[in-house]
Order: sequence, then C-alpha cells, then structure tokens
Amino acid sequence: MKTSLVFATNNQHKVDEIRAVAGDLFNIITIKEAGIDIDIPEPHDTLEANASEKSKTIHRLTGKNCFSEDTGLEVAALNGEPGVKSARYAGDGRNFQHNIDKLLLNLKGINNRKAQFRTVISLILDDKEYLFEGVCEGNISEEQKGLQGFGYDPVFVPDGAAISFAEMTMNEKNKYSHRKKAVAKLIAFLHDH
Ligand code: ITT
Repeated sequence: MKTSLVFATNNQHKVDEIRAVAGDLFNIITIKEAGIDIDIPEPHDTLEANASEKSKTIHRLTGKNCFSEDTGLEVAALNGEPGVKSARYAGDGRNFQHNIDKLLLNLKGINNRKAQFRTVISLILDDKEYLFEGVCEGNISEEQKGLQGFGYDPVFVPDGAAISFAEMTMNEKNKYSHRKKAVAKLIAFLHDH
C-alpha cells in the first residue's frame, strides 16, 4: 500500500515542489489537511536539529508517520551564512525581498559568489527517525531575476544552468534542486523499507 506521510511545513511552495517529485509514489498530507494550525518551532542552530524538531512536533500532535525539511542557503564568502538563519536573515518579520537585499549588499564587490542550498529531511516512520540530505551548488548572481519559485530563487543560479531558479518552471528547478535530491533519497528509502 502507498505510504502516507504528514508533511510538517507551513510553506506551500515546498509542498508543491515535493508533490511534483513524489508523484504518486507516496501520499503527502499537509498539516492543514491534518487539522493542525501552528507555527512550527525552529529554535536550533543546525538544519538537522530544526528538521528533527519540526517532524517530532507534528508526530507528537498527530501520532502519524511524518516528515519535515529544513533548508538553508550557505554562501562561501559569508562563512556559510545565512545558513540556518535563511528565513530570518534580515530580521524577524522581514520578507524574502529584504533577505535578498541584505544578501546582495553583503556580497557587493565580492568576486567569490559560490553558494549552496542544503536541505535536510527528517522522516519519522514507525516511531524511528531517519535523516536525508540534498545539496545544490551554484552562484549568487549580481542582480535578481525571475518571478517563479520563492525565497532566494531570484539570485541563485545552479551549476550547469545559465538562469536563476526563479526563471525556471518548477519542473526545471527540480532537475537541479537540493530539495529534489533529498526527496529522491527519501523515495529510495521508502521503496526499500
Ligand atoms: P517551514 O514551515 O517548512 O519551516 P520555512 O519557509 O520557514 O518553512 P525553512 O526554515 O526551511 O522554511 O527555510 C528557510 C528559508 O530558506 C526560506 O524562508 C527561504 O527563504 C529559503 N529557502 C528554502 N528553500 C528554498 C528554495 O528552494 N529556494 C529559495 N529559497 C529557499
């Protein structure tokens, strides 16, 4: 029987991207569909610990098999920042545009634009936890371009592409993406389990 997993996230873009990869290999139930309306805590200083916290919180509330993911943009010239602080880089209550503005300002005049997105998935299946990682290397562009996607997509050009994630359709982004790579590992695990 197809596995059903509650996805512990409040980010609809993540749900859409992962559903596009998962197809009908497994069934994703959003927390809204599971009747939960909470701001899931992310208090830790690693992606792994935050992913764990999110899946464990939702597992406690639903008792169901579930997964979460935490993603960070790690910029080489900024010693890996914004990293685990990617969502709140420009401060609490600031939006994606403020985060992008701060990133471009901090990289002004810097030639090394290397960066990577890193996603960590925490799966809780039959009360045991499993972690999966996906990395996408690329560069931060000088200017933002494109309107698709979310977050830092307008300034991230993955290696092997000439355009930003925000200039790609979701399926094109999924050819390169950190999230897709982590989900592929999750799918392989569920297949063999
Ligand atoms: P959760 O409910 O799943 O926690 P979130 O939006 O808070 O959703 P994260 O903490 O994992 O998600 O994400 C940190 C930030 O990193 C997010 O707000 C985006 O700005 C950025 N980000 C994550 N994935 C991205 C992607 O694929 N493309 C561009 N930016 C991304």
